[in-house]
Amino acid sequence: MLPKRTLLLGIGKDQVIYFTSGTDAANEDQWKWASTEQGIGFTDWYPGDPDGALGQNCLVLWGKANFEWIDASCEMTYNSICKIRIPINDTAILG
Ligand SMILES: [Ca+2]
Repeated sequence: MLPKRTLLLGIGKDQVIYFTSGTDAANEDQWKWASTEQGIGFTDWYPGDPDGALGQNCLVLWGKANFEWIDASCEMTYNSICKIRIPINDTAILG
């Protein structure tokens, strides 16, 4: 199994920033996954980040920094990464 970062590098850096569900909008510097309401255990912040305080409450993966994490404004328009379950034996999905 390839590491997640390796898989992201395969997407290409022309789309260089990806939103995740990570956010500290509810409580500054208390980062959690909005999708699960769980605190973020593992971190991979770009050195110096998070640095945006109240103006940057969304966790994004920054392609130019090898997809390390930075905080960014949630008002920006970036691509998103979503976690979906794909049934491996479902031939209708796999074609
Ligand atoms: Ca913040």
